[in-house]
Amino acid sequence: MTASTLSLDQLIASANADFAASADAPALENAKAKYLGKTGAVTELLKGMAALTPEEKKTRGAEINRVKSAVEAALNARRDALANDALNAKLSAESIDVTLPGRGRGSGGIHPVMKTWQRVEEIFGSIGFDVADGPEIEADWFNFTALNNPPNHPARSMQDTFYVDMNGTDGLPRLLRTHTSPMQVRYARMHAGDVTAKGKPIKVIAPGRTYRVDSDATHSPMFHQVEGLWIAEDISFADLKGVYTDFLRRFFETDELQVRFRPSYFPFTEPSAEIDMKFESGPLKGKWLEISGSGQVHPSVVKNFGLDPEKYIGFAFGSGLERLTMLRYGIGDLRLFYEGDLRFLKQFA
Ligand code: 2NL
Repeated sequence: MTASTLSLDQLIASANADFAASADAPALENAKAKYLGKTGAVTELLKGMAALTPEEKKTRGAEINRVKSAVEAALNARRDALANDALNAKLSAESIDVTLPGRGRGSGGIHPVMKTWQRVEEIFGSIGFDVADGPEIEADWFNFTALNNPPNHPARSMQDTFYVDMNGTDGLPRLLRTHTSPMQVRYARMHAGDVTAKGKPIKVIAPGRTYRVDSDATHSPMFHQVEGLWIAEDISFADLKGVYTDFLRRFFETDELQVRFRPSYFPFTEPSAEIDMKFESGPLKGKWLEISGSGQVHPSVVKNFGLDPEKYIGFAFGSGLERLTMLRYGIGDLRLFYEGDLRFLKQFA
């Protein structure tokens, strides 16, 4: 081995040692400059070739190229090793404990007002009431006119009702229904033929969202109502009292409950009555509580169903689902229903 070959091998060994001693990527790039940079050892060797004869250049060139390849190979090997180390360090730092219990997905629950909605459908369903569902954006005619509301009734004002920027087929602005009665009007008109042809009564409840311009501790601009309607040739207040008392006893799961009617006024019923109830046991014992509006459906409204008011008669009622829910669970503030606070909602899950 010639002296010059030895020094070239020493140069490779020295580069290997420097690369091995580089603990990270920046240190390795510095070490690389020492050999392959502008003034690096390998670069200097190449510069030295200028003075050689063509014959010498051939052998010397081959030797230097061998050195250059060896240094570059050593550099790349060290680069790969460092990258691999960095990856392993990252992976072990981010390692997860697969023995930890999973977080699960949470089971969710039915909102208390929706639970009331479901119970109401179940109870009335069991005594033969159909359930009707329909538009929350209504035409004026279905929400007011058909229900005997005079044109200047205050409920029709912008202070009381949300109007929508779109006219209905009656040419009047559409509105967010203020009660679910319009759905009962739709249902009655759809089934009037079955009443007259088959003697099949209109017997339906309409639960759903309703809207009024109102917002305080006891009023929400959106609230839920269930209305009931039973029309045939011979339906009386006695039927209303029986049906509604049965409903309340099943809803509150007690027979120790009394019901009374108090005279009242609604444009769509005549006569009209407030329904009050009183528990005879439990935390609310002894106090009369208003629970629903009701009445005998007004002859003009029966006519708007497409039925002859001389022949068909019956009752209607309207109750608030929030009110029923508050009494059932002993909830004191209506706003709790709309805050989405899980500490409240979880109690009903
Ligand atoms: C209230 C009043 C009531 C009705 C709703 C009704 C529906 C039709 C025809 C006639 Cl389609 N009446 N619904 C009747 C009386 C009272 O609710 O303030 N409820 C909380």
